[in-house]
Amino acid sequence: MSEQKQTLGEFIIKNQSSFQYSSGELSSLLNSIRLAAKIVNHEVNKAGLVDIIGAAGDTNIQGEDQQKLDVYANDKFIQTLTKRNIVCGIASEEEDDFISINSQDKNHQNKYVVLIDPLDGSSNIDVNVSVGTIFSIYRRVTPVGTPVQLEDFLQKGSEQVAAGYVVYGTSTMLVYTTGHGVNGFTLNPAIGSFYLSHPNMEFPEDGNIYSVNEGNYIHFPQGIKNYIKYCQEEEGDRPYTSRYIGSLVSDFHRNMIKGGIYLYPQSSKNPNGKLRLLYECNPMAFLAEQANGKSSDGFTRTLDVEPTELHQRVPFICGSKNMVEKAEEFMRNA
Ligand code: AHM
Ligand code: MG
Repeated sequence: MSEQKQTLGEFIIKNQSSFQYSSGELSSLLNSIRLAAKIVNHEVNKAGLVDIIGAAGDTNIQGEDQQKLDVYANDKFIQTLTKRNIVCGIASEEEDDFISINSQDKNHQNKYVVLIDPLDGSSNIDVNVSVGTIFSIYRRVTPVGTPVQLEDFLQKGSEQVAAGYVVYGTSTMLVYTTGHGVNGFTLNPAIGSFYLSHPNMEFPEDGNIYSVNEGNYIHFPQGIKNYIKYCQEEEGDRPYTSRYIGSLVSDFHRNMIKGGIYLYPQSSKNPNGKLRLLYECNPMAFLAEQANGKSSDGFTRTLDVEPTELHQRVPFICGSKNMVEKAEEFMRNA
């Protein structure tokens, strides 16, 4: 008889004692992310019915306005995170400024801040391609009892206490780390529970997949151009396979399972690349390092970058260790 798999709820409780501050607050926070993920998943799954039940901007049968999915996801994560009295502030890729949870946390006793990209890759929704949610959790650095400040959000990625993503794919999965490895949970939609399906996820040290928007090739720095040519050369296990979904969470997830590298470099058009340090790169870099992978901008470790603004962008190279090191070598030598 097959062994009953652990649910995400059971796993969070069982591993609570391994957290640096094991007061149960981080467990509760992770549980609120689990809940919001299920709500957003339900809505994302219905996206293909938009022509039948109405598009964003229409009014539904209850007289409520239909929201765009990224706005919906943003609202649901913020609502769910606000309710439990653990989070003092939220910064979202969808919001210009950070949100201070003053209404619930009047005396500013809450200790955690959450940074979130509620629906990454949302341009893929119209064509039924996977999208994701990315989250990143820190302890506040300003004193408890005072209002949350910008500096609570502008912490280096190495200070993260937890990070993860939800991939709304052929199956919906929640993958996260609290600094003790990476575990993946698959949603059983019939029951509404996430089950531990991918314990101790690790990037293979080497891989043969490279993921980059090669349409931008002409604008890339010489080191990246040289690395892409290296991936395409016939030698040993090369040429590598090119796979680019254009949905960071899905590209990362595939590369972690199969072995590969994801690159969103700087270009003459976007000197800092496209991806956001705080909502996209840092959480993915934390997961990558916890999964035996590596992440940098070609020179500097992503988790060591000192953030200066909420929506800061950085070049991003992330994946199997040996592949990232090879790309870095090409950047140094260009
Ligand atoms: P978004 O936050 O506006 O959704 O953009 C992020 C997405 C990533 O998921 C993806 O890897 C990248 O943008 C794709 O960009 P491009 O279309 O330039 O290749
Ligand atoms: Mg995004």
